[in-house]
Amino acid sequence: MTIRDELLIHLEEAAGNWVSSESLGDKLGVSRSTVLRHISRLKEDGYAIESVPHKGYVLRETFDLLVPRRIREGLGTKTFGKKEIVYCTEIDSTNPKAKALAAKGAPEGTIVVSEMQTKGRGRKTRGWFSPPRDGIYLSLILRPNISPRLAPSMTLLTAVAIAETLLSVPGLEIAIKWPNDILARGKKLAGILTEMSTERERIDYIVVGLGLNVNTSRFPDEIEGKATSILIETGQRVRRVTLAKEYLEWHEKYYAILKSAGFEPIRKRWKELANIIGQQVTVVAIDKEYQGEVQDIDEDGALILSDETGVYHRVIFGDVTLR
Ligand code: BT5
Repeated sequence: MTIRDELLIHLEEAAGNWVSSESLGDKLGVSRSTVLRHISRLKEDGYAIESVPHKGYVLRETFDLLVPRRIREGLGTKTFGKKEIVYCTEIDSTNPKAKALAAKGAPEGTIVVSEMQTKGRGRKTRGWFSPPRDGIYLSLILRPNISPRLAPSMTLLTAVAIAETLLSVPGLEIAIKWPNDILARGKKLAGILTEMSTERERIDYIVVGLGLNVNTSRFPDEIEGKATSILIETGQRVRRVTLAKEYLEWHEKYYAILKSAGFEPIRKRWKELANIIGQQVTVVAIDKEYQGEVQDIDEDGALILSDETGVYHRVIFGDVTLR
C-alpha cells in the first residue's frame, strides 16, 4: 500500500475525529512534511479533508469510500472480501494488480479495489473510464476447480451476480448483454473483464474485474451516447460500498451454486435476465462476423446463433449488437 492510501485509511478510521500530523507521521513512519505533502495532494484530488492548526486533520467524507473497514462491516460472505482487501486511492488498473497477487499465491476471495483507475481496461485493447469515487472498480481472485473451457461461464455467472445486485436499486431497468455487459435501457452500466491463468489444463486462477458506473454524472464524448450510471438512470446517488458488498454476496452465492449444482441453474437465471433469446444480432468474433438469431446459451456459456440459411454457429468470445 502506498503512503497516500494508508494515510487515507487512517483518516477514515478516525471516523470524523481530528488526527494530528504527528500521530499520522508516527503511524506511517514518515515525517510530518511527508504527511503534509500527501494531505495536500489528497485535497487537490477532491477528498474532503479539513485542516486546523494544532488540531490536525479530519476527513469529512467518511460515508462512501471503498476502504476495507467499510467493505468488511456486516459483509455476509464466507470468503469473498474476507481475505486480503487491497485498497488504492488510485491505480492504473485493478486487474493486473490482482493477477500479480494471484500469481504469488493470494487465496480465493482476495480483492483489489480502487477509488479510480488511470488506465482502466476493457477487453482487447479497449479502455474503461474510471473517474474518482464515482464508480466501483473491483477485481476478485477466484481459483475454481474447473477446466479452462468453462471459463466463459464465469463471466456469465458474474453478470448474473451484478444483475441481482442492481435489481435492488429502485427505478433501474437492467438487462444482461452477452457476454460481459449490464445495460440499463440499452446503455452500458457495467462491464466485466475476466482474465485467467492456466496450468496443465487446469485453471490456476481467474481474476474477475467489475466496472460499475454508480454516481457518474457524465461520460467522455466517445461513450456519452452509449454509457450510463445509476445516478443518470434514477436521479439518485447510491452508496458504492453497499453495492460492492451486495455484489460480493451475490457473487459468492452463485459461485457456491456453480460448485454444488453446476452451471445449469445459473444459465437459467442468466436467460431470464438477458432477454436476448430470439433476437436478431450481429456478433463480431475474433476471426469473423456472424449474423443471425440467438437460439440459446450453451452449457459452457457460449452463444448459439442460427444464420439465415439455418446453419448454427457457436461463439465463445465477441461483441454483440442487436439488428
Ligand atoms: C468491458 O470491456 O466492459 C470490461 C470493463 C471492465 C472494467 C473493470 S474495472 C475493474 C477492472 N480493472 C480494469 O482495468 N478493468 C476491470 P468491453 O466489453 O471491451 O467494453 C469496453 C468499451 O466500453 C469501451 O471501448 C467503451 O466503448 C465503453 N466504455 C468505456 N468505459 C466505460 C464506462 N465507464 N461505462 C460504460 N462504457 C464504457
